[in-house]
Amino acid sequence: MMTAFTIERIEARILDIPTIRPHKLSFGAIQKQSPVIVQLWLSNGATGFGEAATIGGPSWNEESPESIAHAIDHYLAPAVVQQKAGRIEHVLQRMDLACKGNTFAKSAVEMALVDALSRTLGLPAWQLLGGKVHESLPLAWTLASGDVQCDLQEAQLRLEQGRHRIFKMKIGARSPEADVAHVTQIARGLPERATLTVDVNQAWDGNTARRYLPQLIEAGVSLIEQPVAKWNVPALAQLCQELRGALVMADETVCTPQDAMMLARANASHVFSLKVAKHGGLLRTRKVAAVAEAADIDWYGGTMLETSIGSAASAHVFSTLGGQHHGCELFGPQLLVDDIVESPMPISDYCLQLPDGPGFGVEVSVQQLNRFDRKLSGQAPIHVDLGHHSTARA
Ligand code: MUC
Ligand code: MG
Repeated sequence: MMTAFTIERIEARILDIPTIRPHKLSFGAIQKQSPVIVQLWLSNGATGFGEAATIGGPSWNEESPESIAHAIDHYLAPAVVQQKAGRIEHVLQRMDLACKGNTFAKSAVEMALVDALSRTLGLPAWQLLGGKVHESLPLAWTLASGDVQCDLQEAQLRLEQGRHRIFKMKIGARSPEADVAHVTQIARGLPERATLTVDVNQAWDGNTARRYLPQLIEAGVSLIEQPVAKWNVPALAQLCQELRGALVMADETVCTPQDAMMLARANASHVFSLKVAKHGGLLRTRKVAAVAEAADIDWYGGTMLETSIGSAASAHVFSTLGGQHHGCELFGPQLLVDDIVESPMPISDYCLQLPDGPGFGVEVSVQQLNRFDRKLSGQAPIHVDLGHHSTARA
């Protein structure tokens, strides 16, 4: 009986995996990802893996690889070891009692638990999460080299390969005029069948967004992600009401189900970007998605640029979601120089083919974990290059 099993042991390790090219966001450039990989053992001997990835250390939000590993080792693991493994909600409650916030850390533990439980049952995780309704999801690629020619080459290659036709551009590091020029050049260089989106990662104030977003829409952008600061719900609501020809998507603003409810009440999003880490786990991702569906808000399968572990786990929960969606961006493994699983999820027909097989359906390579393990490689934790970035925007 599954209910008889308990959680026996939890281990967290930080990896450092270089990216294939610098990835430039509004707050800086990254040259590597430092995911925290969690392994959890059950008393029946089954094991599972989870992951929490941040972007640029604690630049994207408050959590960093080091804080995640610390929270797991010192607070979350002691709160859940010896607890009944099948009582996932109870495990989440124990973690909430032990530790406020720290949703990334909690999500990695819950992920490893769901993987181990699914493997115990010999089932794909999507069966524990409600059953899948999607076999595949359109897969976006992010253009963030900072260079128009390089971005265009990347996009054209991926179109030819049949891998991606949704392209997200990261803007907000340069002046809005430079961003509009960059996006316009890319839009002109790509065929009509490409869908273009932008992610401003909170960089603009309300007036800048009101002034420049219509120009991006005119250039061909159809989905606008987090144009203003996380707290700036009034500006999000106004943009939702005023912009014509594009949808407004919340990312950093929508973390908890309560955030989702607040945004729904304020009519401040057309779309939610869902991310397992910021919601605090797979079950809580489903709660945020339920608010979206009830409020007639669409969803998008977001990423924190996870390896194939976190990406596969996200794919499993996204595969179970009803409601209107805009595909996903689980391209993290492709941005990294190498993977840590035996074989990544397949991509064909511009879509991510959602995995089957026990657990998250990916097999972790211990050799690759050891190769990138920070403790074993002795790398320094430099997370983000602020060098190209100017806080004084024209
Ligand atoms: C974000 O804010 O959405 C997702 C894709 C990417 O390039 O960066 C992330 C983070
Ligand atoms: Mg975003």
